[in-house]
Amino acid sequence: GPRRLRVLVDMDGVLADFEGGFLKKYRSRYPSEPYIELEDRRGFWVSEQYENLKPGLREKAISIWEAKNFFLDLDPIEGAVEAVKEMSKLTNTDVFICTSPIKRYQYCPYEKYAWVDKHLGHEFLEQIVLTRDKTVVSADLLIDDRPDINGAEPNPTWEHILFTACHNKHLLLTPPSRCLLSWKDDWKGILDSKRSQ
Ligand code: UMP
Repeated sequence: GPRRLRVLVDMDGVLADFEGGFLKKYRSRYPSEPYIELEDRRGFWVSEQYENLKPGLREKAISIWEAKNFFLDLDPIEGAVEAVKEMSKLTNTDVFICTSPIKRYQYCPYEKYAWVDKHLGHEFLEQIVLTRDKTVVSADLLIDDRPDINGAEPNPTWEHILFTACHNKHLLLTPPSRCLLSWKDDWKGILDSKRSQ
C-alpha cells in the first residue's frame, strides 16, 4: 500500500495547557509571591524565568508540577482534542503522542496516561511514546512547542513544526522552519506537504 505518514504530537503546550495550569496553581499555592503573566513568559523553562524573577522561586515553581494531579488536571489546549482525533482518522496517517515526563516519576507518567484516556479515549493509550529524547523516535513530523529539541541522534528523521506558545511566540524562526500558530491553523496542509514529498 501507499506509504503512511507518521506524526508525533507533543503533549505539554500542544495538547495540554501546562503554562495556564501552572500559573493557576502557583498563584493559588503562593498568593504572596510574584508571578509572570503568560504574556510575559520567555524561554521554555518556567523554572529559570521564575528563579530570575526572585531567587528561591525555582523550587516553588517545581513544587507545582511535581504535585499530585498537576498533569491530570491540565485543560486541553483549544482545538487540540478535536484536531488529534481528526488527524488519527485520516487515511494513511499514524499519530503518536510524544511527551517527556519529569524525572520525579511518582505522578507524572501515570497522569499523562490518565489524561490521554480522559480526553482522547482508551484507544489512544496505544499511541503514547514517553521519552526524554525525542530525536531517537522516527517520524515524518514532530509538532512541539519547544524550540530546541536535541538528543542522541544528531539527524532526527522528523521535521520539527514549532507550535506557538506564550514562551516562544517572540522567536523568529530561521527558514525553512515552519510553525503552527494554533490548532485553528492549517495542520492538514503541513501533513499533506509531507505526503507529497
Ligand atoms: N518542565 C520542566 N521545567 C520547566 C518547564 C517544563 O521540567 O520549567 C517539564 C514539564 C514536562 C517537560 O514534563 O518538561 C516538557 O516536556 P515536552 O513538552 O518537551 O515533552
